[in-house]
Amino acid sequence: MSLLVTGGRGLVGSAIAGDFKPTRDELDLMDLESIVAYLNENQITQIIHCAAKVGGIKANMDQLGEFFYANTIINTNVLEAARCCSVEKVVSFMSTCVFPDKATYPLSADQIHDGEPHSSNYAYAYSKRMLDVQSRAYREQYGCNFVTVIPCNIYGPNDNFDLESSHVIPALIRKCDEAINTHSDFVIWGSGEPWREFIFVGDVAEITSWVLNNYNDPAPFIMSPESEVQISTIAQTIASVMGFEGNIVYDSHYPDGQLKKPSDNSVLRELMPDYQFTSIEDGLQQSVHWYKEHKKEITT
Ligand code: GFB
Repeated sequence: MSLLVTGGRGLVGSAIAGDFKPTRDELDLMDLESIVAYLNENQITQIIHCAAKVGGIKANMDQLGEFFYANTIINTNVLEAARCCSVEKVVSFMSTCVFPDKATYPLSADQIHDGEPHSSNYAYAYSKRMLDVQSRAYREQYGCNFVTVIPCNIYGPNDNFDLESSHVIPALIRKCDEAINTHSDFVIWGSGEPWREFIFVGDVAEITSWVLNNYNDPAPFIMSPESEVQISTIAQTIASVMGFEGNIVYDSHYPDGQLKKPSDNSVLRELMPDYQFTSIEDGLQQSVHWYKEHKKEITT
């Protein structure tokens, strides 16, 4: 077996073991022929497809077209190349933002095409939904064993801490640190009222490895713990972990995005009944530690 992990330098890809984890310079996923050549040259038999143009709520809203184009091309190319090279198994990453904004909760895998995604990230969401469509279509026409997973909001070491493009947890860790150092307010975007499910990247890596070796169903596999957390609670927990005692303020000039996106993890619970998720407190401790260890390279 020879496993390729695309996006192997990113938050998720860097947590997943693989035989091949090429950089963008080593493998251009925007170019189909390059991927075909790479898969043949390295005799790749399995792919965990993590690579994507990703970002938080602001990056998604500012770059709707870029997010749609880049992710649609990358995803379409990876699955087409895998088909052409008879790759035995592909696990592709979607995200809980693929669900319709107006939906019945908890969000279940059979709902993903039942309506428009939230306006803050509809372009990315539609590009991700096509991984489900292409994987099912290739299974039906060609017999490809291509599956998809739907993680909730992922966080952890090696995250993106750029304040313009990052997701909420790394952004708040960095902003809290800067508030401590400059004796200023800890500013949270939006109202703090939205709810999110968060999964630690170490758990994503373990569960994805299990999916690669055990899950062969066309239905997307939802990867999330049972707990939803309010953004205001995340802010307070980060402040507590980092020892911030100043003012936490909410800037309503920024959007809240989806109010909530609770997902149905019953299939995971049925197939992995004993799985223990990393607690948000433990995950935040590890993320803060990683940030402090790498602060110099992050902030210069
Ligand atoms: O993590 P986040 O950017 O993405 O925002 P989404 C989550 C919530 O945190 C929103 C609030 O309600 C934000 O307003 N928030 C508060 C902040 N302060 C901050 C901050 O300083 N930075 C950021 N980024 N958020 C993403 C999608 O939506 O979910 C992605 O855009 C992907 O495509 C990801 O699907 C899983 O959870 O709103």
